[in-house]
Amino acid sequence: MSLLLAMTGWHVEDWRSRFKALLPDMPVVTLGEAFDRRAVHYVASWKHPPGSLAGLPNLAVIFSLGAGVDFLFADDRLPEVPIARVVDPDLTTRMSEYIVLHCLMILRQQRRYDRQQRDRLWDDDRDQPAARSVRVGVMGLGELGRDAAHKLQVMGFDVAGWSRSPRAIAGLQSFAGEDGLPDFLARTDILVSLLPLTEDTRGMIDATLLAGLAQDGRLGGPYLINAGRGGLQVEADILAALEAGTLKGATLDVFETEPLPAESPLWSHPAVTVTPHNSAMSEPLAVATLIATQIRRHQAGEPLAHLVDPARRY
Ligand code: NDP
Ligand code: OXD
Repeated sequence: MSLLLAMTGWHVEDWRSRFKALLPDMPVVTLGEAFDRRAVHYVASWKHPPGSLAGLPNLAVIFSLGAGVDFLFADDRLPEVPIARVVDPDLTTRMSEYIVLHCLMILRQQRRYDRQQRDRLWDDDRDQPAARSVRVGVMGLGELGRDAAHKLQVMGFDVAGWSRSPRAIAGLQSFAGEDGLPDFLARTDILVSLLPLTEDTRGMIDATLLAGLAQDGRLGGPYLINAGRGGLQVEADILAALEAGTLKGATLDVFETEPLPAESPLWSHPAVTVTPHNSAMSEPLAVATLIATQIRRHQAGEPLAHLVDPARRY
C-alpha cells in the first residue's frame, strides 16, 4: 500500500521526506521513478500532469495538496475516487490577513500616500471615510470567505456575503445564487472574490458583473480584490472598466495565465496591485500532517474530512 506524490512546480523530494517522517511504514513513490501502480492506494497531487493518475487499479483517495481542486477536474482522465482537499487554520488565517490588509490599503488610500512619499508631497487629505461607511462584498462564504468576512467586520467594515446556497451567518447580510447577485453587487464598494473555479464561476468577473457594482459609495468608485482563481476573471474587462473609471482599482493575486506574462498591462497599471498567487501559501508541514492524519483515518475505516463534492466540483 503506497502513497504516490504527483506534482509539478514543487520540490517532490521535500514532500517525500515530510511524508516518510509522518508515515514511516508507507512506501512513498513519485511519478519520476518506476513504481508498482497496483500498490498505489493514495495520491497527493498538486497540478499533476493530466492523465498521469490513470491506470492505478487500487487507488482509494486523491488528496489535493491545496485548498483548490480545479486543477484536478481539468484532468479528463481523473480516476473516479473520493477527493479530499486542504482545510487548514493557518492557510485560512493567512488569506484573511491578505483580504483585511488590502481592504485597509484601499480604505486608507495607502497607494496614494506611497506615491506622495516618492514625490516628497505633503497632502494631508482630510476626507478619510470610516470603515463602517464602506460596503465590502465577499463572494464565496466557504472556509476562507467566512473567516475573511468575520475579520473585516471586526475592523468595522459593512460586510455582506454571496454564496451558491443561502447561508445564515450571525451578523452578516447574505445573498445567494444568481437571483441574489444583482442586489449583492449593487451594495458593494469593495468586491472580494474567494470563489472556487468551476464551470459555473469561470469568467464570471466580467464587464457585466463589474458594471453591477455600486457607483455611489464613499470610495468614489468600486474596487475588486480577487484571491480565488484567475479563471474567474476576464482581465480585458477589468482593464476596460479601470480605463472607463467604473472600477477604481483592482488587487489581484491570481491570473488567467500564471505566472503573469511580462507583457501583461496589469503589471504597470497604476490602479492595479499584483501579488504572485501567494495570498495564502499552504504551510507544507501542516498540509503533510493533515494528509497523513487523513490516511490513518481511512486505514482505520473512519470517514475522511474535507471531501469535495464531485457534482459541484469544489
Ligand atoms: P469552500 O469550498 O469552503 O467555499 C467555496 C464557497 O464558494 C462556498 O461558499 C460556495 O457556496 C461558494 N460558491 C461556489 N460556487 C458558487 C457559485 N456558482 N455561486 C455562488 N457561490 C459559489 O472553499 P474555500 O473557502 O476553502 O476556498 C475558496 C477558493 O479559494 C479555493 O477553491 C481556491 O480556488 C482559492 N484559494 C486561493 C488561494 C491563494 O493563494 N490565492 C489559497 C487557497 C485557496 P456554498 O456555500 O453554497 O457551497
Ligand atoms: C490553494 C492555492 O488552492 O494555494 O491552496 O491556491
